[in-house]
Amino acid sequence: MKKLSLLLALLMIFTCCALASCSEEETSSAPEASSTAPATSSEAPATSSEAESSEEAVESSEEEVSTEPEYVKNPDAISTEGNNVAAGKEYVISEQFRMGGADVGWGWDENAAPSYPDEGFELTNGEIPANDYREAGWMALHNNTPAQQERGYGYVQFDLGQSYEISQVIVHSLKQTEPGITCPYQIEVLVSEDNETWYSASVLNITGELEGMEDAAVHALVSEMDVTGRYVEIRVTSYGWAFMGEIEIK
Ligand SMILES: [Ca+2]
Ligand SMILES: [Ca+2]
Repeated sequence: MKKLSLLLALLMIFTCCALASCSEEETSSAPEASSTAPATSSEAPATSSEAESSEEAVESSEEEVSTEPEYVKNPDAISTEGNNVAAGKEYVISEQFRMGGADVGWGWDENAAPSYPDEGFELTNGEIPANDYREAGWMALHNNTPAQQERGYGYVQFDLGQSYEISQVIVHSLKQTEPGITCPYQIEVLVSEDNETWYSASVLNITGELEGMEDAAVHALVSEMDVTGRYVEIRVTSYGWAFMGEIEIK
């Protein structure tokens, strides 16, 4: 019996060893399988680099065929110093250039562009459009509208909701000579506490500087003052177009 149990024990040990070596083979075969993974993954970068290069090819071909002029947003054009009490506020604008110009008595529409009108918040949404007049974020007053010709200026009126001490009014305006757009040559700021009695707080004359100002660029036209008021009217006088993208009151 002892011999038989010893034999059985030896048999079990042998079987265990055989199984172990078999599983070792399986385990050792695993690195072989996984060793194909790097090969596959080494193909992956090749594929992605192919994709990148094809993307580049698409981009470069887009650049080649693009006829659009280069223009950029002007994040630096908006001042971040001080509290802009006009931010997000509603406003009233004088008659402006709209699609067709029918509402201001013009009889033509072929030169109108959908980007010129104001969506009702473009002057206080905190965004400066890019330096191209086709950007939708611009609104435009034009001094050829009959009422503006008679009055001599276009205007933007704010009700700030309460009285504020005001030291600056900043008009962000576009100069782009080729389509005939210059910055306004005069900006007058009027202030009122009751929306009845108004007084002039500042007159900014830019006439002599217009020619030397950078072209195809957005300019921050700053009027300085030291006043208090709830209502603010900004009168804009231009040779033609007055493109405005944002107004700050501080
Ligand atoms: Ca804006
Ligand atoms: Ca617009």
